[in-house]
Amino acid sequence: MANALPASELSNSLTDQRDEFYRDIQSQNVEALWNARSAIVQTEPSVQSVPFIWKWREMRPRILRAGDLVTAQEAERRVLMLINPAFESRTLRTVGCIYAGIQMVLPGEVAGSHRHTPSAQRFVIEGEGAYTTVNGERTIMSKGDYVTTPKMAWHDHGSASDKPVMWLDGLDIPFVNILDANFFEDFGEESQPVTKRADDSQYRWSRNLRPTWEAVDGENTPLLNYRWTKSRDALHHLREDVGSPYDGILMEYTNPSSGGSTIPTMSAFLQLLRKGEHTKAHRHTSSTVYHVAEGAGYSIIGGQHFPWEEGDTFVVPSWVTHEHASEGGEAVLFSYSDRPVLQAFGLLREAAVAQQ
Ligand code: GTQ
Repeated sequence: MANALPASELSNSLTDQRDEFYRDIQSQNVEALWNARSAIVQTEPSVQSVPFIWKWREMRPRILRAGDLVTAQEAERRVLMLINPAFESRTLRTVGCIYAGIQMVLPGEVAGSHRHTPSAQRFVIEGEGAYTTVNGERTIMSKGDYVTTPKMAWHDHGSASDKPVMWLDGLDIPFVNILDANFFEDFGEESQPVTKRADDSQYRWSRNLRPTWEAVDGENTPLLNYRWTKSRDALHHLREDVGSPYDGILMEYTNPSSGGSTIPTMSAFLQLLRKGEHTKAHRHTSSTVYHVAEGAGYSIIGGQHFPWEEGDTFVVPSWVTHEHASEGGEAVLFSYSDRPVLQAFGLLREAAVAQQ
């Protein structure tokens, strides 16, 4: 018919009408779901974080250099944050929704007292004789100690050592930020008063005896310092066990009042890879920060080979296949992950993967 539009113009006009419609709804802060399907309909998570390793031989001189340039007092916390290459630094994302940083205190320094809703945990990389005070209890931190700081606990760090003391900080800051639940307060003075005897919580919570008159906080561990010598000793005692095919002798730091994770949003682990051990490949939806406490070896993460040695920190993102191997003897890995969050909401998935 003479007045009918050719097919191409018909479809053009529909395209034009659709485009106009999309612009119109955009002006109302509305988007069409069918145009965003790829972001929603996923057969598997499209994980942003990438596997990465921060070598201690690169990090150590840089944190020492930071010590020449900035005092702990000026910085409040002298920390070099480990940022996943997939993210901007201000996201504070090391892997998934968790954060890691390398902190140093120099002899005589104090990192002032504050508190915040993100929870923290620390693993001492080098040195001894630094201390942290958490809600009135002071503990001396030595290499390999695992030290916890629950959310909203006042904490300050200092050092009576004659050498730098460095540790890995593990916090849930990105997760708390995504939930818009980050609160922070300054104590107002450099150091909070020490109101408890040294290592008070060791006596209350690490002897398999519970003070019956105390209310139990099932959420945060009441134990401040999980000492390296004791943790390492437990791993070594169990070395003849079969362990996990994927992780070797992997033990979880627990909250002695609940048996659960030390921090509600994060679990921490210590893991022995025996001489010649090469674990089976698997993957899971928890994201993990690993730190090499002792020995050397390598991990294959998403098909990439990452050799590691003492002091290195590396990450395994969600759903990325990984396997670990010791080399030249035994190795001990410290790690922490967001596993409790995934578990709490039924989102934890684990799968074995045929060896690559
Ligand atoms: O030691 O209080 O790495 O508040 C980041 C934020 C450490 C700390 C970090 C913190 C701390």
